[in-house]
Amino acid sequence: MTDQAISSVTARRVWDSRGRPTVEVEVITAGGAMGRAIAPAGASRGTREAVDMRDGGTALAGLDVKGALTNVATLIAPKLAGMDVTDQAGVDQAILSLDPSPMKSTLGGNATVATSLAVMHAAAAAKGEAVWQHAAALSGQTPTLPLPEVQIFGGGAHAGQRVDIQDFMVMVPGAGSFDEVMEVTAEIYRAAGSIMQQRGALAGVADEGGWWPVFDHNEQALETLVQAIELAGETPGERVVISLDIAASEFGREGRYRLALENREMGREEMIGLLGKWLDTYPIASIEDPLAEDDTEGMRQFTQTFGDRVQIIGDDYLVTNAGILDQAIADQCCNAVLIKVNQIGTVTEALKCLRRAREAGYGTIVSARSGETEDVSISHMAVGFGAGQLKVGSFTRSERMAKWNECLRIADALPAGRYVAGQPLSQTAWARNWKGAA
Ligand code: 2PG
Ligand code: MG
Repeated sequence: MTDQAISSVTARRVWDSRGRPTVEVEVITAGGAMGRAIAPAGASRGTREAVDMRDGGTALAGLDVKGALTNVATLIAPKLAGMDVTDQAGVDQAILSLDPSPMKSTLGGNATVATSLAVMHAAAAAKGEAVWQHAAALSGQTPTLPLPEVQIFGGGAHAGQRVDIQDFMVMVPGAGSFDEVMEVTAEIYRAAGSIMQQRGALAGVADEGGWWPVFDHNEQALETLVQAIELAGETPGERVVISLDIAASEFGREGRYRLALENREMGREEMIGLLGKWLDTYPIASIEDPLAEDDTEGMRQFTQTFGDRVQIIGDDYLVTNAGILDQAIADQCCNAVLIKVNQIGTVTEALKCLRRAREAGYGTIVSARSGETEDVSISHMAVGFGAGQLKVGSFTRSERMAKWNECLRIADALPAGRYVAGQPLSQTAWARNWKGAA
């Protein structure tokens, strides 16, 4: 057995940011290198994404993960024993051979993703490298710091459907460094809080740490976000732009969209018209899941109409699945893809989707889930995969800040010049809603 051979794979139950059970896996090599990773969990999930194995029943609201832990111990661990930990593709293939189901329902996506990520960490440790360095070796990309997308107001499934739209975020493509992005974002977050307080509308935070959305209608959140950007001393559309995750699958089906907050039901065309009005009125440079996952026609129309001026991200629509992305490329839907490793279940499959996106000229955004932990794998993947953008949630709560702070550490370790202000947006034809774009 060489030093890089996997000698043990063990799983334990740990707890996520919503206080729900989740799967942590530790991988140890014969040489004593160790890697550890924790499965995150979504709330607004695509219907075609990998499924977590949950035990059901009444305890812990049916969300316990004992079955997934057993699968790691009895199925995955013996299969991976002796394999070269640096052979991520080989390891992931071995995991897939145990679970050929389309949505990882045999082993559980929570079991597969925690194992696959732990292998990536253990391989880096075995090579004496940082995880982002090893991730760059896997992807063949030049490690680059990502442009953050940071949530200021939560909504949708992350805020008890208090408003219909899920994420009201900012990006700072005009900043000169990652550190500067953090500083500008901190000021905007604070300004948004003080505006809510003045209005008597400060009511805590949503699942990802964004301010709780006490608004009379959805657009009021956008108006308030613009005010917050201004109160922070910025001109909206210059250094700072707005990014939205509509998460339309949460309130749209079969071409009909219902905004509960406004008691308004719309057809596809009206929904596209409403979003178009927002794109005309606010400096929105990026919009995610503008139409529902079952609305290919709507997504095509939206992309055709607005795809040359704004980044259109498929999340629930694409579920980090290279096959589904291929279909979307053929359908001319979206121009960017959200990369969530647990949507597909293994590092290798996520990387495949990211590569496919890059080949097609689509943008790539590595993303956290709404249920997160101290695990910082995605910071390393965003850098090592050269994804260009990173979405983590807000600017509070340590499961979010851990990821931003890890990027600051990586920034110090990277050679100078690996953060190019606004590059992910300005190098593309889309996102012309940002004044700084070429
Ligand atoms: C999303 C994510 C993160 P969830 O929709 O992009 O904001 O949410 O993890 O609940 O799917
Ligand atoms: Mg989303």
